[in-house]
Amino acid sequence: MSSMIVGIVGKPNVGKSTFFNAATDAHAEVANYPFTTIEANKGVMYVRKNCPCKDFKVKCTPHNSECKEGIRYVPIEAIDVAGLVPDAFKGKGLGNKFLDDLRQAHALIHIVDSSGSTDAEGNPCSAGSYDPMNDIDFLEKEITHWLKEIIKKSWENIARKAQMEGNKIERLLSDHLTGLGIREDHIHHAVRVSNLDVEKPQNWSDEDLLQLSEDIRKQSKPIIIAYNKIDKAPENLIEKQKDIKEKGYRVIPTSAESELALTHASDHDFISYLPGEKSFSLHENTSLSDKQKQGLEYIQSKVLDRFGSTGIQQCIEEAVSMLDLIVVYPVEDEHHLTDKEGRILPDAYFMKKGSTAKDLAYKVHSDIGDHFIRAINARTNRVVGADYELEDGDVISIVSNA
Ligand SMILES: Nc1nc2c(ncn2[C@@H]2O[C@H](COP(=O)(O)OP(=O)(O)O)[C@@H](O)[C@H]2O)c(=O)[nH]1
Ligand SMILES: [Mg+2]
Repeated sequence: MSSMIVGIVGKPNVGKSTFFNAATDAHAEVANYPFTTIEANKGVMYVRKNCPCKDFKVKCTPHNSECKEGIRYVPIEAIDVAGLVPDAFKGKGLGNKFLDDLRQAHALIHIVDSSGSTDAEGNPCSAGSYDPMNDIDFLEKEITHWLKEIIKKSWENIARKAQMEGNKIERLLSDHLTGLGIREDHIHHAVRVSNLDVEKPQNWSDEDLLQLSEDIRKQSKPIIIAYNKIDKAPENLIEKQKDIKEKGYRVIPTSAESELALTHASDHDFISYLPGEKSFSLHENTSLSDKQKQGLEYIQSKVLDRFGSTGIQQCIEEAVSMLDLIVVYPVEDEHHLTDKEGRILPDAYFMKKGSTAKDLAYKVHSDIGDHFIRAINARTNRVVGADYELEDGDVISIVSNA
């Protein structure tokens, strides 16, 4: 995978744009995005990792990421997905822009209004009068049905092909769905879970295809729920959240508006605050008005004290952890931990858990992958082979005759 993309989804007015702005505004910009173009609705979010500079007791000079006090901020891409159009609720299908954004996403953060003050179509309603659970079921069903329709449209062809050519159904399906960011291993796993007979796809019923679509969706677009607007959520929020968890969802309470306020206050030097933390400190002698101070106190007591954080950073990191990724640091010189230009621990790469030293070589450059000789694990100073399974936080130097 080239870059990780997390989509921020939900009906109108739940706080998608607020979440997006809060999540992507939080840090000074990194000069070298691993992403070529940043479109209007795309931004960069960061995942926190312990930087190896701490263990090696060196001062690093990051290139594709950032390091603050021993914490490495590794960038991922975010898309503020176009809101679900109200017509989607009436069964007219999903909007084109929505689908186009969705295709690109590897994981989704579904923003839900926990205060129950937006109705099914995203119009304001009195707090608590709408059950947010409806939104959770709705979005999942909508994506599942979308997938099923795509499979269904060509199903006769695919099933016939599988039978006539003795071709594997998983391969044929994955060829069909590759444009949607769906891989053969997603389908392979989904077919297992759905308990379908791969030898007889021509016998798969409509219901089977729906079940399969749901499992493919879970594999290829895992969802985490940002239970948003907790600053004005009802008293029984914690129980509500438990109900959602019991249904098998991952859910994190969030207050996007609070995070945005805190990052702005921090940008203006009114407070010291790092995303994900449970408190902030007010700077002396600032020009904050009483009203602004009260606003910050409100956030401290209603959000940070009650929930331990605004939840935004936790949400980002949980979304990435659903994808089973580790972070690895390739270097040229395993003694100085430098690249060709002498930068120390320059790059942090996301890799799928289970990736090998050779996979990393290919990620650095295809020539280096093709001409891989061996690798050196800088933490142990040991030579490792092509099949060495990378661990989170590994610092690896690759030797090749490229
Ligand atoms: N109380 C509260 N309001 C929020 C929060 N996040 C967003 N909002 C408000 O909800 C409204 C819709 O937010 P917006 O981000 O535009 O929603 P979108 O349509 O989903 O992109 C705005 O008035 C926001 O200020 C939150 O965490 N708490
Ligand atoms: Mg918006």
